[in-house]
Amino acid sequence: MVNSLPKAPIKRSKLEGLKERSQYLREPLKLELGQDTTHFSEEAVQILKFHGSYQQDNRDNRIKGQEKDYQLMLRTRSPGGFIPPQLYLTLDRLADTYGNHTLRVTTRQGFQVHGILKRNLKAAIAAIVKSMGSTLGACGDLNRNIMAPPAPFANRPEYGYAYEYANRLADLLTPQTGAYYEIWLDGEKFLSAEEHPEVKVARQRNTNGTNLEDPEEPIYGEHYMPRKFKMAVTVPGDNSVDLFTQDVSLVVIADEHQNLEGFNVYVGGGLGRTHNKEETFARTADPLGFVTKADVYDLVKAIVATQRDYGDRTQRRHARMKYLIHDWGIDQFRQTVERYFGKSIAPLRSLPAFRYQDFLGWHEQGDGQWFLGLSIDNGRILDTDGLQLKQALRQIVEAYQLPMRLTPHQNLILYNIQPEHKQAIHQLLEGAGVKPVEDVDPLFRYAMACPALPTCGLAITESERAIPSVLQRLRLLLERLGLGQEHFVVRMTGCPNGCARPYMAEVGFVGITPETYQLWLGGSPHQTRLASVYLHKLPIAELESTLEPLFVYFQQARRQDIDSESFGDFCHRVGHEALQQFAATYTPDRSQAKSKDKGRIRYRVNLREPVYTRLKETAQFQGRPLAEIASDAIETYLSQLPGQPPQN
Ligand code: SRM
Ligand code: SF4
Repeated sequence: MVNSLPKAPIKRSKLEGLKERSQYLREPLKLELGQDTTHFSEEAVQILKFHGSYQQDNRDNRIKGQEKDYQLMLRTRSPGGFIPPQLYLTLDRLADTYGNHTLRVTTRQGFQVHGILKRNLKAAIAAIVKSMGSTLGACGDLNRNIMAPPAPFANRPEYGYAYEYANRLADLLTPQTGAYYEIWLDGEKFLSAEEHPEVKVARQRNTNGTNLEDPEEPIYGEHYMPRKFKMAVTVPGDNSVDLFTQDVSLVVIADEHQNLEGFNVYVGGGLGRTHNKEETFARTADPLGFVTKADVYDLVKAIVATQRDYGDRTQRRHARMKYLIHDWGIDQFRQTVERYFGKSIAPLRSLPAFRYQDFLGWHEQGDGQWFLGLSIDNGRILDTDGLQLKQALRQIVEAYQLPMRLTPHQNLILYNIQPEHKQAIHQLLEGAGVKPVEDVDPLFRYAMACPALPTCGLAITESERAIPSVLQRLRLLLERLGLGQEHFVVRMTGCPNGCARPYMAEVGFVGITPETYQLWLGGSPHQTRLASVYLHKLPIAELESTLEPLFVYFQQARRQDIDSESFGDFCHRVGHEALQQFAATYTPDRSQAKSKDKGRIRYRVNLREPVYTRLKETAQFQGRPLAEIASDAIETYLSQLPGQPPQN
């Protein structure tokens, strides 16, 4: 029984005190929301996170000595990435009326709206809730958005189970405090869907201390979790949810008649780390065992209770469940979970290998209707000169009332499309400049970057704004080396927290100092193992010179006996030492250089100092020779001048 379980020592971090004093996530947020100020205090900011919002400032607009350009980011909690049409239209409107005119699909299947002023926050959250959405628990020390494969197959029951249980477990672990409705809706309660009756019963059932004596928050108590807690539910063979990176992952196990039997359970994944602090690290999940569907709620509660009661509440940097499992070992962790669970956990069922899937393009969904997965660069939905993505999506959702599923890779899937509407939707997207997936370069399709600057307060380097040029440069380099058909998974983050899961990529860039990234190599194309650091500091200007030898080595030594060994698998197989040795003795062969570059005569031109400095910075940032950029710039200028001499 719970009373006989040893408890963690009580010496808590500052945030534990804030949670305790918050009256179940009410204060000082409620008080400060009513005040006529541009921003919240640090204490209120911490409580606000539990409600799904972060206080940020536009870092592009920072001016020394002046108040920051404060604004709020809102994040939806959307299990399995489901967004009903009315919610999408509300978010689209909020982005324009209160936000920065963009929406952003996140790496956990949510939407973010950036740039909301404090005075508009209440109206924005209320509008989301009234449109069947929620932001409660999208951030903060509790269970975050639960992921599930985004494919809306109507004829594949395993996908239905994954989605259904992602929703049921999200309900089970939703905070029960009335604070959310009190603060944002003046006490009015809106629910997007009725909870499943099993969930209600499971929440109240106390097996061996999984519940606390706390009527307001029976599972969490007033201290909630020691740190964020992340879960996913998937189906055998489908790693669209990056299952090894989650605190808890469940894999649907069905019998031969496709009836749900239960779940394989994995625990202890997590990616956040801090540079130069070896005690922090990215970790992949360990197998815990199999649980029947009848017991799944109790097992999940037992895992939550173990982390709740034994997770580190003194040092936030060591507070994720992965550290508890690392420190204890999986066997001690399993034994403790079993004490809460009240029985032993069965061994894992055998499963096929996991593969990455993104479900983009057109697919018949299994009931005569279609779904369409759209590739969205870094999840950013916006309108620009050449691309009216935001406008097109609004028109489509409005006209056909289509629901969508956001994907764990910052893309989105429109579904329930009638066959007779396919053509019109295709044309609308084409007219708006949205490329069909077949025309998207796979380097871009499989890449992800976190938002970083200017909104993220923790960013050290650019990420979302830098990745397009990095991918373009990689593509050019591959083409130059005769590897134009190659692609691999590239992920970039502006700091080591790992929001775009770079440590699982084949090529991961992790911001370390301005314009400099750690280079991680050796992840798998299916995200089934961790990459490792190849280079601690790669100035982005040296991208080509660093990667060229590795690509050439890959070209020469990749395995031919297996179906096209990928770059990540190759790096993993040969190891960093071999890569480094090859790079150290590599001499570029420029005989293949384009003939127009050969024997080019170079002239001297004098430039004004500030122009030269800007040119040099641009060259460094783009990693291109200075002379090339100068020539391009002058050529563009001259071509626009009236009265040009005729060109040969
Ligand atoms: Fe994250 C903090 C954005 C997924 C690990 N993350 C942040 C904040 C809120 C910065 C902050 O604390 O002030 C970022 C807001 C940036 C902005 O301007 O919007 C931020 N994280 C994101 C998103 C939007 C990135 C994206 O490109 O989509 C993702 C939102 C997902 C969602 O809908 O819930 C996002 N963050 C992740 C993931 C990936 C995942 O969950 O699958 C990770 C790594 C996995 C993990 O948690 O281990 C991740 N974010 C972090 C961490 C490090 C946590 C740790 O254990 O050390 C922080 C910092 C923290 O918690 O102290 C962080
Ligand atoms: Fe910000 Fe770092 Fe997350 Fe990028 S990885 S969004 S820079 S916290």
